[in-house]
Amino acid sequence: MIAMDYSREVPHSELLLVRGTQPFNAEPLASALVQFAITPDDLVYCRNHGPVEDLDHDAYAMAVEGGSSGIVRYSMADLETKFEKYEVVAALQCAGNRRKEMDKVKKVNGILWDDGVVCNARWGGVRLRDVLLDANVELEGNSHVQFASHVTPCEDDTCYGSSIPLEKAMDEEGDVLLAWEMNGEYMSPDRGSPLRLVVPGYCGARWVKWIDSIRLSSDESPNYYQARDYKILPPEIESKAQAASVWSKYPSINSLPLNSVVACATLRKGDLGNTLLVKGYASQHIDARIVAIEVSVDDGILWHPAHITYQEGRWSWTLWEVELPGVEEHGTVYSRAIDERGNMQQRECKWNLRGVAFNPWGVRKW
Ligand SMILES: Nc1nc2c(c(=O)[nH]1)N[C@H]1C(S)=C(S)[C@@H](COP(=O)(O)O)O[C@H]1N2
Ligand SMILES: [Mo]
Repeated sequence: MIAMDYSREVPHSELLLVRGTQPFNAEPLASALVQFAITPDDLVYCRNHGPVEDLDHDAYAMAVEGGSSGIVRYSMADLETKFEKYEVVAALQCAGNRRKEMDKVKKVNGILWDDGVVCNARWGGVRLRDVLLDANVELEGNSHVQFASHVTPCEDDTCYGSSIPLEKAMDEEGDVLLAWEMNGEYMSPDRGSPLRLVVPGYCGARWVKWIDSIRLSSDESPNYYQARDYKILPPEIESKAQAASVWSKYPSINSLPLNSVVACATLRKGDLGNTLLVKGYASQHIDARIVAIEVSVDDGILWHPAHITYQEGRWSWTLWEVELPGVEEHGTVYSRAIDERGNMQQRECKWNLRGVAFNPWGVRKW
């Protein structure tokens, strides 16, 4: 554990439910989230492993290693003026979304997040690919791009770090960005200003905030958050002690599984019977577009199609809603998502010690 200084912590949105203050961790209600296709900044969850500071945009620099030109440094002005700017709409989701539900199955390790650690935003910046090419990085013999943020300390390692396959970074359709904008404005300190990595289709843990170093490697990042956390351990690993020796055997999570959540179920009573308005979100696995959402009020016997009310580009979340006539005064509604590859969200999901990637049917009582 590294001693951490929270004396420069910035003020945070007051619309969030606070799950911890040092580091600051907070999430909105899912019912508030689904009111917006593009999430406003003050409704975006905050997931931190250390303090959040307001860093000086003009003094900020990022270094790229691993090229014939040695270390190449880029100021924010370099990034903002030398490269073509891109915008991409992409959902950002923490691997711990819905952990609270998994904890009810059996105790897990981690912050008991409900179903609000997700958002959907328009990110603006430059393509990582363009910067790597500009820095003349050595593509031969390397298979991963490692990222780190040294500017603020964090709980479990000397810096926060992650990595992604080089293939994803270099893919013109991969849309990996070094971003300084969210929803058309300079990003807030909470989002990782001046610069954060945006990895569409990958879990939030890879989206390094306050990113200041990039290097190519033949290996994944050895950083704690890549190598020893954010992994789906098998159910027989039931304690931290058991987990300690096996982390390296299991793959890091890149993309989260197909998921859907019932954000609200509102009953309207009428002379001709009750109607239930059900709204929710769904998130895809990598880039497999969600083609249908179904809901059931009879424990999964009959499924009714919901309307998809929002999808944008290849990486956004999906919003959906449906009105169900003739329902009882109280009940339970389930949701399941189906993607273009024919994958369907299942009723159950295996327990894992870190409570990550939980994706059984969405559920809400009314
Ligand atoms: N430097 C740094 N980057 C980080 C983190 C962090 O603690 N430090 N948390 C990661 C995790 S686990 C998630 S889910 C997202 C959260 O981003 P947000 O706080 O903007 O919602 O940022 C990722 N990037
Ligand atoms: Mo996360």
